[in-house]
Amino acid sequence: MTAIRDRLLAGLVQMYSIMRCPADSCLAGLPFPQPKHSEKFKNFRYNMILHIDMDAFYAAVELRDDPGLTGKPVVVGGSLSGRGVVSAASYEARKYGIHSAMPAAQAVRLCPDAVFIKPRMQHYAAISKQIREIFFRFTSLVEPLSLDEAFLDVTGCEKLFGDGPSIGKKIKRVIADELGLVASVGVAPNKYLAKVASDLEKPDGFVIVDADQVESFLKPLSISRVWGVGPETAKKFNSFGVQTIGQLRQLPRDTLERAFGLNSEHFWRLARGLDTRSVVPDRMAKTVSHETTFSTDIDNDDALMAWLLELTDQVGRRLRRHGILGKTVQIKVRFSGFDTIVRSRTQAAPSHTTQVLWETAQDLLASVRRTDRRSVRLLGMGVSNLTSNEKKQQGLFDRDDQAKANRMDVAADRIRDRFGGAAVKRGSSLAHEIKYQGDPRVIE
Ligand code: DCP
Ligand code: MG
Repeated sequence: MTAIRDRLLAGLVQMYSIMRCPADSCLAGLPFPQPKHSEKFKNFRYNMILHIDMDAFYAAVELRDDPGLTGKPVVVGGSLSGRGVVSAASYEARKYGIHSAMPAAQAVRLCPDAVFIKPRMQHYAAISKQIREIFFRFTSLVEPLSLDEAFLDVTGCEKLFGDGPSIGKKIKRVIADELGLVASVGVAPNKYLAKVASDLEKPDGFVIVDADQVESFLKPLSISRVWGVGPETAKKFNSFGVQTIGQLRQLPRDTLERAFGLNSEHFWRLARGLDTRSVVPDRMAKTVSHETTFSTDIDNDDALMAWLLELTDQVGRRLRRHGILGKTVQIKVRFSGFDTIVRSRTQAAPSHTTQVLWETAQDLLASVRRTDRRSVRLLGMGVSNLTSNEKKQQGLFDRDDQAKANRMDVAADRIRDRFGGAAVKRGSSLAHEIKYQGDPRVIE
């Protein structure tokens, strides 16, 4: 415990100089909050919600997997003989007017050269899972709506990953880099606005709705962008001279009530961009994990241990922030030749204390290194077997030193929340940063 206290003190001593260093010279991979948008969100008056939707999902997967299809109009679902319906159309195919749910016969008429591909549902589901795992690196508050779309609540994540727009950009980049697919992203203070935003500039869209510009954002948009307004309701609005959301906003409330009865409140609120629904995860994230790919493979044990400690610290911090405890600790090691191994151990009690998780993680890595000395390309650390049951925490404090370790984590978290992710580092993390600063590419 004395060693940990010393490390913490060393981190605190470093704080002054770190606080003064410009963001881009700060420690690799731990982003400082970006000033542009965080100013607006920093006092947490607004939620930061992302809506992420993949572009032409099934078709994009097929195009990615078969480079021979590049530039061709690709249709997933249906057949050239005109049977069935279109599930997905690539943006190239959409130029001919082809879209999802269209009878294949019509699609063939519109574009006889279209390439029809049989859907591979299991494959899309597996990729959907990979996309979701990327989301979980940033927040556990993920509400999937379908295979290719989800809401993420990233409120309060800014000290760790940057503000909403920065997180949205990072997720877009990670999806492109790791999966070779394009996502459109909307960033806004609530779900409704985020969903409208993600759709607005598809494909490859990225739209931010600032909390103080909701009115000007919504004003010019078609009434059909309002949730619950289908073609029939749109016609009814048109009969009142309402084509845009701005015009809907002008409609007197009693007129709205007479015309739309119970739905009038819903339309009145959405016209003003009001939506209080929260992001509801359908299940708790199964694993909280972080991993790092090194730009140069590492074979030095101390350097690997230092990285592992840093990853463990990040995972511990995320667990604490979301009030989650984990019982199974796992590490992932990918060697130069892309061979990957995963080792895990289940602890006696669930924990979110960095020191406790670290003891198990370093043990796992040490046993891997005893038998395998190959250089390492990627290192990952994760915790699964998660629980949010606060009662389980009781067990943590049975041992006095664990209680202290936990208090130290809380103190360190508080400092980092105030001054940024890099403010407090453990001793060996600092050592490797000096050695490897700016070198490894960290995938957050
Ligand atoms: N899908 C389907 N049948 C539909 C609509 C969609 O099988 N009527 C499937 C295929 C889509 C996937 O769901 O690829 C995702 O649906 P989206 O509505 O998000 O459409 P896309 O992702 O294809 O296109 P985009 O989101 O770029 O408009
Ligand atoms: Mg989509």
